[in-house]
Amino acid sequence: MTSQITLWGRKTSANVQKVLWTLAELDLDYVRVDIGGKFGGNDLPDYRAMNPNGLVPALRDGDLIMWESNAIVRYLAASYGKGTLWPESPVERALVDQWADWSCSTFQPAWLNIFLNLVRVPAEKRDQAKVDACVAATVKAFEVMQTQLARTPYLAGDRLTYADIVAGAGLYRWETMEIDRPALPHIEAWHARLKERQAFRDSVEIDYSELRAS
Ligand SMILES: N[C@@H](CCC(=O)N[C@@H](CS)C(=O)NCC(=O)O)C(=O)O
Repeated sequence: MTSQITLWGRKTSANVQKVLWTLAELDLDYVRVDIGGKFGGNDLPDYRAMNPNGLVPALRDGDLIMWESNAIVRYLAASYGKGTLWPESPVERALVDQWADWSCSTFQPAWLNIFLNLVRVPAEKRDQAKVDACVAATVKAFEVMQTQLARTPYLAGDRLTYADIVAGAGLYRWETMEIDRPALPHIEAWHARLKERQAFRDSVEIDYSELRAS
């Protein structure tokens, strides 16, 4: 166990939630500093020296300071989750990386753009055509996940890996946004499985009403 980990980022950020969920799954001690959103601070020079994007999360572990949520999750899994979140066999890990990278390039941009338009943008500025297109793109991505989840309980096989974390961090927002959702039985079963984990419930199933544009 390490006691040197510091995480910067507000708990309402889905990208921070991936890291919180990973830290909890790995039972790691850490300190979290509220940065971003209503807390601000992410534009200050000291923070930008750690994350030049001025975004959350950022993580320090010993001498390492890093940013980019999926890379942070991958680092924590590789360092502290060998054989669990991080399969050691390159063949097994290839599929974990495949799902994690696909989540970053295809799944997250789709659902995130719904969230930004429905929650972060005031109603009068909402781009409904974009919302509709992003709902369609998200459903298409879910259908890809369903082909796998019909065969295995988790994205890369029989147990939870870091791929489930980076993708599963979007499920609460998807389930709670004001949109028409088609039935996606294997996604719902996967979500129910994740909800059995305290680390998921504590990190991801978090009220985001403070993020709503007024
Ligand atoms: N690709 C980056 C995106 C980071 C990002 O967009 N973070 C958002 C929150 S989810 C942010 O910092 N927003 C500004 C703020 O919270 O003040 C990552 O995955 O870490």
